[in-house]
Parts: sequence; C-alpha cells; structure tokens
Amino acid sequence: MITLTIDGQKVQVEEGTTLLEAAKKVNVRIPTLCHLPEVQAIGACRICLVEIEGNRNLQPACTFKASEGLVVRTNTERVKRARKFSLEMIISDHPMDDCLTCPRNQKCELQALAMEMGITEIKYTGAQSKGIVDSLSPAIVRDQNKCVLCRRCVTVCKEIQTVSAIFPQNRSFNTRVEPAYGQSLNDVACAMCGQCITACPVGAIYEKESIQDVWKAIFDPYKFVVVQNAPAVRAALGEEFGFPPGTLVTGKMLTAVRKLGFNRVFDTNFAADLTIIEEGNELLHRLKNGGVLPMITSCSPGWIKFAEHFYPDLLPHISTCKSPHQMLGALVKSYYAEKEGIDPANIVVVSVMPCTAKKFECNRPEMSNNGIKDVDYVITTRELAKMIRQAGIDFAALEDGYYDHPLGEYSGAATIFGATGGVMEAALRTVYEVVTGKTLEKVDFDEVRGLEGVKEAAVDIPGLAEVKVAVAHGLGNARKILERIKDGSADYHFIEIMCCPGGCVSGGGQPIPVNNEIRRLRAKALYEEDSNLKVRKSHENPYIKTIYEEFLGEPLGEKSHHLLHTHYTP
Ligand code: HC1
Repeated sequence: MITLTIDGQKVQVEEGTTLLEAAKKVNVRIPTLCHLPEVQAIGACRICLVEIEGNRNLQPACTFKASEGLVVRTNTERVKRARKFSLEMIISDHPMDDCLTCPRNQKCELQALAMEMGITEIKYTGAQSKGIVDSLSPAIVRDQNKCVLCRRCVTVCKEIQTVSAIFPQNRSFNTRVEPAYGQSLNDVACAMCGQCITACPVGAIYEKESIQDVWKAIFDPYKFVVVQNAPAVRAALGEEFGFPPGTLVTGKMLTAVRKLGFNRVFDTNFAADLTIIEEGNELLHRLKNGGVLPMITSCSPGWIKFAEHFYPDLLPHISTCKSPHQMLGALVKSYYAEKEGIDPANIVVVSVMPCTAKKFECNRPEMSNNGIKDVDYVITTRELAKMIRQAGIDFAALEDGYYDHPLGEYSGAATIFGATGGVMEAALRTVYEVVTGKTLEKVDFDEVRGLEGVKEAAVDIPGLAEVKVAVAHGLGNARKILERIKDGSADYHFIEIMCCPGGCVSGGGQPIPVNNEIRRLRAKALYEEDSNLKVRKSHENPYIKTIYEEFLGEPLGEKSHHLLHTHYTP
C-alpha cells in the first residue's frame, strides 16, 4: 500500500491508483470532463488538474498515479485558475446560444462545470469550428457543433463495444469525431446501441426523439394508443425524478403513463414470458433434431445489427424469435384487436425502452404483419421522463397504478430479462421443468448473474443430459464468444448475448449517468421484484397458457411462426 496526503488528509491506496481515485477515498471530489469511470482516463481536457508538492507543473488527477509520500493539493488558487482557463478554452468553441434548446439542457456536464467554476461571462470569443448535424440514423443524432472532443464516445464504441463506428479525424481546430470519410452513422457498421449517448458529457449525441409523434397519436381521437414498458425501465425511470439508482418505480410509472392519455397500458414482460416459451421450445427442437447450435438469444437489436455487420455467417445460430416488445406489438394488433373488436390499422403501439437500437428495430421490414408495423414508435426511458415533465405530472407524488389485463401480466422470470443473464436464467427455469416434469427447487441461477463479462454454467437436466450455457453482455464480450464459436472451441448449447454492458438496465436510452455501481443497483431492483413475485417462472404465468388456448394454439405453431418469429439474412 502507498500512503499519500491529499488536501491535508492521509490516504492509503494500492499501487496503480490514480490521484482522482485516491481523492475519492477521502471524499475529495475533483472535477472531470473527459474522464469516464471504468472506461477512459486520458488527461485530455485538463479540468482535473492538481498541484503536487515538488512538481513544477500541474498534473491531471485522472492519469497521474499515486506514489509514496506524495503531497497533493486540489483546491489552491493556481489549480482553480488553471482549471477555469481550460474550461474557458473548451467553452470558446462551444455553441453556448444553443443551451436552451439542447437535449441535455440542465443535464449537461459542461453547464454544471461552468456553474461550479463560477463562469459568469464568455471570456474568449472568435471563430468556432463548424460541423454537421447527422440525423440520418433512425436512432441516433450527432451534432458535431456541440462536441467537446473528450473522446468518451470514441472509447466506448471502440474498447467496450469493439465497433469503432466513430473516431477523431483531422487535426487541431479541424478535429471532428465522426465515421470514416465523414459518412453518416446510418451508413456505417453502427449497432445503434447508444452507448455513445450515455458516454457523452454534453448534447453532441442523443437519441432521435419520437415524443411529438406519440403526443400526436395520443391526441388523435381516432387512434387507440397502447403503451408497453420494457423490464429495465422500471428500475431506472425514478432516477429522472430524483430517486436513487435502483429504486423500483413500476407503480408510479403505470399511473404516469395512464395520465399521459394512453388507452391501454401493457407490459413487455408478458411477451418476455412468451419468448421463453417460444425460445425454449426452439432450443429443445434444435437439440432433438440436430439444429444449429449453440443457439443465441435474439432479444437485443443492437446485438442483431452487430451480428449482421460483423458475423453474418453466424446468423443461423440466432433464435428466430422476435424480441419481446415486437411480439407484444404483434399480439396487440392481432389477438387483442380481435378480442376487443378494434381495427388494427387504428391501433398505435408505443414501446418505452431502455434501448436506442429498438428505434431501428421497430422500423425493420421484418417487424410487421400484413404491412402493419408491430410497434409504431419506440421512446427511451429518458423520453418518457420528458413526456411526464411536459404533462406537468408530479411523479414522486403519484400513487401506484396497475397494468391492463391480460397483456400486462408477468412472472418474475420476465422482469429479470432487463439484467445481463436474466434471459438465460428465465429460460433455464422453464426448460428444466418442461423437460423433467419436476419442480425446480432453486430458481436462482447465481452463476449467470453479475457483471463479469462472460459467464458460463452447466446445468444438469435429467432427460437432456448436461446443458452448457454462456452469457455475454457488451459487444466486446460477445465478440470473444463469437470468435470461439467460429474456431470451434465453444461447446455451448445456448448463449445469451445482450448488446449493452450490464444488459438493458444500462441501455443507451436509460438515465445518465451510468456506471457499474448504477448497473448493479438497477439489476438488484429487478432481482428483488422477481423474488417478491408469486409466479417466478414464465410457463406458470396463467395468461400465457390462456393465450395459447385462446389464440396461438401451440408453441412454434403456425400462428406463432407468423406473428412471433422472424429471420435475419446476411
Ligand atoms: Fe430489454 Fe427485452 S429485456 S431487450 O434487454 O428481451 O431494451 O429491459 O425490453 O423486447 O422483455 C431492452 C429491457 C426489453 C425486449 C424484454
């Protein structure tokens, strides 16, 4: 251990610890901009400068390592002057007139730093670099004019997701973060995961909003507007209204969406249970009939897009199941429409998702039935929060609401879909009982929980022998498994891949900031909801049984094939 002094306080840290991390240990907060915990420390923005006794130059705390006997000061006049100058330089090339209309207004790290450092005038004015606004992608908008060149998006895209869709080009005043040759994000191998959005400290990258379209549908008296919420939304929406990360706000969320004017409030969780039935049967079918193995989950549209770009030869491994919210949309416009006597053409389905790639997914031609889209609009958790604010709803004061019947009924297995490993755990609970006919005594599969990049488990299922499974979250981790499938060294039967690190709880549409601690807390909230529910296995959701009896017939049957399954072509 190393002992050093920060602002007069002694602190002990392990070798390799940065001054920023050491300061945190003694509750000294050093401001940062280009630093992104667990992802990037490059000392580029010079906002975290500190003074070190005996060192002539100020040093960036995010990269400078602690050493024995170091005496560090974080709050001297020299430090404050230098930090303020660095910030003023960044601000001199930032379109400050746009703040009021910026999607990150009041949630902007640059704005917060300016306030914190007491910037009351724009000191340095002059030429500003001019970039483009790229809004061709169905999911993500890039506004280069607002980019502060922190490179957080670049590092997430390259190091965590291994996609490298964007990177810095040109030099000095002409530096731009963009895809190769200045192409649109829509024309390159972007997975549309939106991890660049949650990494961006300002409003240079944001989701393409559908809020106005949704309001228009709600106010149209001829439209029957149905909303569904993804599992992970309930574990994070509260953060937009001041609740601590990991607060489950399912009840308040339901009251809020009803107040917004939706005609029906359903839950993607219902279709998550349905997915387990369809996907579980597909797995069993592949196992018994020599189908392509390992089978890989298909819920995460960023993962699907990544596979289409980088691993087209592995597409036959991907389950043919549509993702749960697409399944639910298809059922609303068939089963529910029929039941209630509503013309599907007048139904508008809105999905509230933690995910930006779902905006792309709902517009895929495969995601429709007889020319009618399964899901009309996808809004993110952040967009839902904006709508709630726009409607003047006091979220914190809301009573708990309820889901509408029957497409709002769900098991605990469905709720954990939102955390990495959740789909696999839900599938194992069902496959075990369906194959053996016995009750699974321990429903928690701890081996597939948590934030380890690649998780593995072997489950002994009498009658099926040992089923080997793996779980990967984040595309960099997915790539590791996919390479092993390609070289023949992966002997798994079933693999869960979720595009975003941590799974959907930290999708690109979730409240900002996101870090591993927040990922853990959001996942914990979902596991708690699961353990508190009476029904914890998808096949025990009584309304799943009903829908097969009343409408679908049997798993993998003709209707399921038509409405709930799809295929992807290279
Ligand atoms: Fe997900 Fe899914 S879990 S993909 O991670 O299978 O976005 O939450 O809605 O559709 O159910 C996301 C979350 C979500 C689907 C489900």
